[in-house]
Amino acid sequence: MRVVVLTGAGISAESGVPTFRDTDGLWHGHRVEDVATPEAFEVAPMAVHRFYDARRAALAEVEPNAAHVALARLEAALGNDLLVVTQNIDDLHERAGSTRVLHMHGELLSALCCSCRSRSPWTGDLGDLPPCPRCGLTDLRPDVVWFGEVPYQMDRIYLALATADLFVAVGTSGAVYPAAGFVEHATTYGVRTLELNLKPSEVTTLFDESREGPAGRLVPDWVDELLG
Ligand code: BV8
Repeated sequence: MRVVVLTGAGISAESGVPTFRDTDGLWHGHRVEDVATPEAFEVAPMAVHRFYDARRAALAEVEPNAAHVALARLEAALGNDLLVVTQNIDDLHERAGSTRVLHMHGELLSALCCSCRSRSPWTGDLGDLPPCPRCGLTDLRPDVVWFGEVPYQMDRIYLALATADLFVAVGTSGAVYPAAGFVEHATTYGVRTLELNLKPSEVTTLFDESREGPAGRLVPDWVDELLG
């Protein structure tokens, strides 16, 4: 059974990582276009660094929850037949033991050099403009995909969706594309689709089945069911 699981901010909510569209459309208190666009980084790089430096520092305060742990357990059973595609830039899937994780929107714990395009593991701040470990220039940015930028590894994702037996979406509102379009893509290839979410998303009606509740309960129950 080949399974693709798409995760969003909802899977990390019970770990204490704020989701996005719960608070009157503001994003962690900021307008999205002010912190998560290449234009924002051009105009006000320090504000954007402060935003991501704060989220990177906050990672140390949170732990994976039962939903992350259940997906790591599923990987142990399915091996290469499982791929977790996450929109999240936190490292909670990996800290729970998952290795087959594709961060389509990037990672907080990685820095991208705008000059030599190299990537470096990063745990500290970028706001103090540290030099790139490879080329030495002070031209590092958060290794995340901003609005208007192309998500990472889209070819690999579309291939995995087209060849899956089951597509499952966990904790995502279906508000951001191309991720919100994956259920339609999978359906065109006859893949069975399941949504696990606290409440209906913007694309709930496109799923074969949708279950409502917290990921910390729904995901372990679903994994138990799948592994029988
Ligand atoms: C692109 C990284 C071209 C940075 C992020 C088509 C139509 C309309 C618009 C577009 C379109 N195509 C493109 C666009 C533009 C744009 C877009 O979608 N705009 C939206 C706002 C309309 N998309 C882009 O610009 C993308 N690039 O399209 O390039 C392209 C296209 C195809 C192929 C090649 C090229 C780039 C988008 C990426 C932007 N970067 N993140 C950072 O994190 O700072 S997006 C960011 O927001 C997240 O990564 C995530 O993707 C999104 C947030 O959504 P969710 O994760 O779903 O979180 P949310 O809070 O919204 O919802 C949480 C859900 O969980 C809720 O449903 C809630 O009920 C549930 N929940 C809460 N608690 C729990 C729970 N569920 C279970 N248990 C719980 N305890």
